[in-house]
Amino acid sequence: MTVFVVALISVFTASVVSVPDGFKPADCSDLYKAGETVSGIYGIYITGDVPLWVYCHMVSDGKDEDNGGWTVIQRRMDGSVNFYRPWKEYKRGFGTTEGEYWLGLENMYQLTRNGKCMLRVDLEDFTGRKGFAQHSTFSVGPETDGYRLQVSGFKDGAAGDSLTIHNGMKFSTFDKDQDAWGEGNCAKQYLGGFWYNTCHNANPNGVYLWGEDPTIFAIGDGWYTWKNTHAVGMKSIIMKIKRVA
Ligand SMILES: [Ca+2]
Repeated sequence: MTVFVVALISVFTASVVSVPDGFKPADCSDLYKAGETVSGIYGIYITGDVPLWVYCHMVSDGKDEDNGGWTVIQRRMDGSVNFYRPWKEYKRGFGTTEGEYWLGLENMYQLTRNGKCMLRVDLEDFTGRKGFAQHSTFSVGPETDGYRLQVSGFKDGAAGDSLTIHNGMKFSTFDKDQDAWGEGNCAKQYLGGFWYNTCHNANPNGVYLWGEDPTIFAIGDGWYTWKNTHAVGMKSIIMKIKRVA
């Protein structure tokens, strides 16, 4: 507990000391460039003067040019938040910034509409295995077009590509079926909200399964290419984006 409190104070102090008055970072990469190297909760300014609180990943595995400055847009880590929610919740965002959350489709649209972004999905299962999947471009379109997903330029970090089949899809929830499955509702069938096709290879907003469980087909917070099965629910899934020059 003491260590946690000290860490929080140091994050807070670092923010106050090093960020000049009037500095309105548009995302975590602006904060990183300004010298913030500690992961944690920061305010970013997407539209206007009201900060949006997000979790910034300021360090990663230390091995490549993609470290630091990541804005977390989705995070599962302990099953504490219910992700089976209606359209309006997925639109505005939900959860807790220090824990599990969905940043919101409108925020994702605003974050990715100006300038190219890349996406990295960090994954960990309950056996301790870790990996990631990266895309060199990622954007979410406007609500008038169903918050359509655009991803391309896959790079494998031992997780496999479970996202490309979702490219070009509109977002769907149980109360807003915009998927490509004519006979049914993917969000209802697989208990999440996502850019479902007919239906999914990735279901990061599905049920937190606490491990591998094939009882009900493909409802878990899974990533098909992880182990070529829909039965594995991840311990941790983090979707994070970063603007690229
Ligand atoms: Ca449908």
